[in-house]
Amino acid sequence: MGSLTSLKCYSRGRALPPNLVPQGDPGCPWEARRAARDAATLCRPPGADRRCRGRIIRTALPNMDRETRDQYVLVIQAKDMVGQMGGLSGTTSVTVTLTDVNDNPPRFTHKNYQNTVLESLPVHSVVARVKAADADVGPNAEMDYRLMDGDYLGLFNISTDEETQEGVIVLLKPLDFETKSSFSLRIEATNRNIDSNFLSVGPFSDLAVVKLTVEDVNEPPVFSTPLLKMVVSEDARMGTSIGRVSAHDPDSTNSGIRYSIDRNTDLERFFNVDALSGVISTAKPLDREANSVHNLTLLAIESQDPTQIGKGIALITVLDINDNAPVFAIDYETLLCENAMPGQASLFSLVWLSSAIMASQVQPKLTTSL
Ligand SMILES: [Ca+2]
Ligand SMILES: [Ca+2]
Ligand SMILES: [Ca+2]
Ligand SMILES: [Ca+2]
Repeated sequence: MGSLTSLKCYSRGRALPPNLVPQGDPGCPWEARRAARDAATLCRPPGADRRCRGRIIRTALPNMDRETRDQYVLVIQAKDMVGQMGGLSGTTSVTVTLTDVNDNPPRFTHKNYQNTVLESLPVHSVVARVKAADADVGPNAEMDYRLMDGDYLGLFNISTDEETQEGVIVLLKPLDFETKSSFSLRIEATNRNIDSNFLSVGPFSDLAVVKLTVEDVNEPPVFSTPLLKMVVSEDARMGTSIGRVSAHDPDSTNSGIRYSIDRNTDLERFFNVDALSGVISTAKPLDREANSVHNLTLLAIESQDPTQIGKGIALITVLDINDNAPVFAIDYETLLCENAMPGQASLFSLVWLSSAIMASQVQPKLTTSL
């Protein structure tokens, strides 16, 4: 039995490439030259090279198909004495492995795929996976997927899983059941490496539709303005209305809403909010010098389901009034001559007005008198 030799050739009767020339007996003195010569003349008729004839194995049938059978084990027998009776013989086996060509287009196993997702699905989540079958292997089964239509909102993207060659549809923006509850995404799969020799068995692409059904989720109320800025004078009386917040239930049930203030953000309870109207009012006297800005968290709670709570911010700025007289930081002593003339400078120490404590932002006019 001779050594096992591997011969690779293209399927469907195409010529062998030079690097796949069958390996012959290294003892043959013509082998090196023959290998170089045969690399370019593999289709030479049998017998053209009389010294090493019979060493080339050729396909006997056209249209070999790797997808039907990808390997052949040939047993080769050699006889001396030109095969006459009494001669000796030896055998060897040759394994012929067919390499692949891209002669099979991708085809979706179903024309329609169905999937259901919650509207609360996080962005970047996988929405669906689809795969076009391809009887080829390796680069000849590699696939590119495209979203053809059905995504006018730009919510989805499809890309290829390089390991499985599946089309992976990913969510790019949040879903909203109340805006759109179903999608029909038309997907195209195309072979990445198309061989122009096999265009006639194409097209090397296929279409399928992925139907996505979006399921409703009970969502918390949403404030119409998530950050509302308000101002109030620090001399505002108790019960003075400052402004109004508003929230709504985004669900189709449109549940009623009650408002409240997160008391952790208003520990001293300076403010109240009307549970039904959302009007914010003062609950006790304010002092700008003590607290010039109040950052309140407002809660909007669904009446039917108190676990559904929306949050908003009210930023309340307290406006100043002149309610603080200037106060000097220290007491100043001055000496005055008893014979001082009117208008004569009388202070032995300078009084720096800037040393007065200005508690109020309102700039008072300072005067001195004796
Ligand atoms: Ca193939
Ligand atoms: Ca293919
Ligand atoms: Ca909803
Ligand atoms: Ca809701």
